[in-house]
Amino acid sequence: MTRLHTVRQSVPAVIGLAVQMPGQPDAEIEHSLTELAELLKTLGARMVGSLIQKRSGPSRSNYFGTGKIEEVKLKAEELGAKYIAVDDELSAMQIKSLEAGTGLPVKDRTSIILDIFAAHASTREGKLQVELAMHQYQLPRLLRMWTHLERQRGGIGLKGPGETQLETDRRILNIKIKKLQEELDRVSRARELQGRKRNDRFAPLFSLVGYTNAGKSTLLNALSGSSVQMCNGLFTTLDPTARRVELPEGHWCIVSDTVGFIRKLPHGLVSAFKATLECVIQSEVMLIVCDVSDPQFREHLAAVDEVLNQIGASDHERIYVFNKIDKGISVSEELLAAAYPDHIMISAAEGTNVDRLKRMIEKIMRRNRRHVEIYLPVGSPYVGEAMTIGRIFSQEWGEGEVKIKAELPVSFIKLLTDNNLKVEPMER
Ligand SMILES: Nc1nc2c(ncn2[C@@H]2O[C@H](COP(=O)(O)OP(=O)(O)OP(=O)(O)O)[C@@H](O)[C@H]2O)c(=O)[nH]1
Ligand SMILES: [Mg+2]
Repeated sequence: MTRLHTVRQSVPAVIGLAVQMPGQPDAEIEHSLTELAELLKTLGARMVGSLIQKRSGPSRSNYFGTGKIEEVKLKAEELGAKYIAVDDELSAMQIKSLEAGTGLPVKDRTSIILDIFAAHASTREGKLQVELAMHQYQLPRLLRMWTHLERQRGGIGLKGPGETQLETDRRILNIKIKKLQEELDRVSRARELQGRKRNDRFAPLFSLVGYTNAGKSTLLNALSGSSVQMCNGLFTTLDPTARRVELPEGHWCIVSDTVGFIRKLPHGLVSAFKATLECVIQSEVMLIVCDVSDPQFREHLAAVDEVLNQIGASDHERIYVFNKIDKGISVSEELLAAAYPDHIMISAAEGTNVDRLKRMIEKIMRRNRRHVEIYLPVGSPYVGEAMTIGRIFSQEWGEGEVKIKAELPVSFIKLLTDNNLKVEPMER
């Protein structure tokens, strides 16, 4: 008889720690710990308990006060925790003394996020970005890591004259970082060039931006009728995905999905992901997707703003797309309308108001486009480009010249006039 064995994978139990600073509401700290539990779940671990200490700030040497560390140790033993997760970014010293005090490995929020990114990165560029951010995270923490590096090194990276072990390690890591940066630049440039080749230099681009799990990929699928991976976990999408979206009045545009943001997103990750976030800056308008059924949505929007500041997109035009209204909204719509005049309420999962959003996009596109008659030499590369990106009303092929009546992006019209090509307002 054949027996089927169910192999139960052991899910490591973890204790979460957070410091609550004066004036910080209980709800905020609890939500942040719930989010830490979600992050751990995405990594395949389970947060079985948590401890919060009220302090003016994390202790520089131990994170928690020494007395409280004893409590952490007892609780970890009681709950069978395999490691400790701290809801902040820690220094090498804090990690070392927490590990010594509790006898358990310690991971901070940054390294947990980095691990998730590492597990989800699928393209060469994504992998390089994560690797770069991980090395940048390690650099100031080398004190703790050097024995590990020593083992890895083998024959290379010989100590320079008068260098301490730490200096040697730092030098090696700095060289690796520089190499990764160079390679990343190369890969990102190649992607950009490929994009250009696809003739979408002037294609109308809209970007989906927002907190992780807000429903960006679900919305991209609803808009384009395609199937981008979506999942109820954090950071499902790491690599920029773009889809063509057909609009009700005959226009089309490209909508790009981007990596989700989160509170305390490691700074190194934001800078490493700058190239893939370029599409946000290049887009006509950012569609800020927000799960408005989540009572924490304002904090999520604040975290999104923070990242947008870091990538220099804070002044970019935006529409707030309040998603998941099928789950109910946590504030009144009047309040939302007052605070966010350019907004729309949708359910990406159920398709509610997705057509309205398309019409909003089309309205913006019309604003940035003109009806013109252009005269191009036959064989000019601009003919093909105009056909691809414009809404064409008519074309007349004459001797050596083609006259096209079309609706074209202002940026494309400028390119034509800069090249002394004839452009006239369209007679209707
Ligand atoms: N009830 C409800 N669930 C939704 C809606 N939109 C998305 N979801 C769910 O929310 C979860 C996250 O959706 P995704 O589209 O993967 O979110 P995302 O913003 O792309 O997330 P990341 O790529 O991880 O940043 C999935 O389980 C979706 O099914 C909605 O309108 N209503
Ligand atoms: Mg996604």
